[in-house]
Amino acid sequence: LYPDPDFDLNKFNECVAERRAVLDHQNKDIAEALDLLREYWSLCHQTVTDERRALAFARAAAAVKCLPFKVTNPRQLKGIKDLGDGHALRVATQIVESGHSQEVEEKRNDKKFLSFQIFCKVFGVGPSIAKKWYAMGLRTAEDVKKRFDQLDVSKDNMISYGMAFYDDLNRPLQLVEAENTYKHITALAQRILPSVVTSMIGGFRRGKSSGHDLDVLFSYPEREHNEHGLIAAVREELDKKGLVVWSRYSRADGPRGVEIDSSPLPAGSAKDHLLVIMIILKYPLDGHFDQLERRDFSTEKNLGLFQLADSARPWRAIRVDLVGSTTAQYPYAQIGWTGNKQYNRCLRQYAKDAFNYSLSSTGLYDKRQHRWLPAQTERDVFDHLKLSYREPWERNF
Ligand code: TTP
Ligand code: MN
Ligand code: MN
Ligand code: MN
Repeated sequence: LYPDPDFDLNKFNECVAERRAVLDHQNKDIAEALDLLREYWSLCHQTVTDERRALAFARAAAAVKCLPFKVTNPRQLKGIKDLGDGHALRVATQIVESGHSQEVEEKRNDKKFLSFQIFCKVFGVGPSIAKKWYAMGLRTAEDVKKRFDQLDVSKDNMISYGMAFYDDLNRPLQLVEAENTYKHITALAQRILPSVVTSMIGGFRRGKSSGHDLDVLFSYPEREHNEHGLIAAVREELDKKGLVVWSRYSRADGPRGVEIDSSPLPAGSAKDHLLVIMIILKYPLDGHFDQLERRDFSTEKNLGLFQLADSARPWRAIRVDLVGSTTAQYPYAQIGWTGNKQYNRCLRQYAKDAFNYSLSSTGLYDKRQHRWLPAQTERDVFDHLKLSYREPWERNF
């Protein structure tokens, strides 16, 4: 039945966290169809059942990406736990049999879905705002722009910037742009704290050649970071060079109630290892940060936000996430912020089901013994979970 004689369905079903999925997997058509339905239900959901549907399609798509062979016969899909025996299996079967699924094409071209996709591509906008905009009769990004001043989000700083720089922020960030920015930020951080350890995380670490943002993780000993407030200091340095368009502090793995726009760290919150700083940064169109830094940005200051976005400028806006972690948290932050999201879901569920552990980007907590499990490397984390190590590029669920 399977072209790969070593493929063992029972083993495949037994432990989802043991699977691997590379970007260049063998079942792109099926995965694309299932991912579209996932996106449809996660953007357009009305009920809790719809949200569960989105998760079920995410699991089904991940399973297909993990198959070590190209599915050529629908019987090869039978019995795969995460495909179930209903909706997802039906769609996958249609794709294998005819390369086409009527349902997927209808959803792909669904007018409401298309508007929701456009709205959710605005930085700061999710399904609930998209729903409101749609109900108000808005359909396109142009509609939003025209009526932006009347929208109740027009005072939301993040969404205003998201709208103004809509085109820039939706143009994929290329690996070379990400690398240049990463090098620039790392050099800055090392000047502030020479012992800092940094890594490029997120999609680029998983091997993607483009992405929607650059994710940078910083690690420092707890004592030193308390002295320096490192990622806040890095943000300050970038700002002094005139490179920051917008930024916001936000908690990782916690409530979002502490967001502060473009302001210094609140007094007393020295523990910025819990923090993420979301930034919109200027990326020099000629690739030379140093020349951009020397420029006088005073004329930009006199332009309105939308005017600035429309004007000819020697830079494009890009999204950067700075994530802070202490040395003790570092491997956990690496895993959590490398993702992808579905891989994280699966690891966390497995940790809970198999050991009653709670896994997050800040650590692994044993709820029976009431203790945190120490780790120095990502491999230690996999060892704690009694899982084979998976390279970042094998985590593309
Ligand atoms: P993202 O930057 O949102 O996604 P990505 O880097 O995987 O993909 P893209 O190329 O589109 O940028 O997040 C990076 C990883 O961090 C993501 O794979 C999972 C994790 N993550 C969380 O754990 N919690 C969060 O709130 C977010 C936003 C991401
Ligand atoms: Mn990313
Ligand atoms: Mn990110
Ligand atoms: Mn010091």
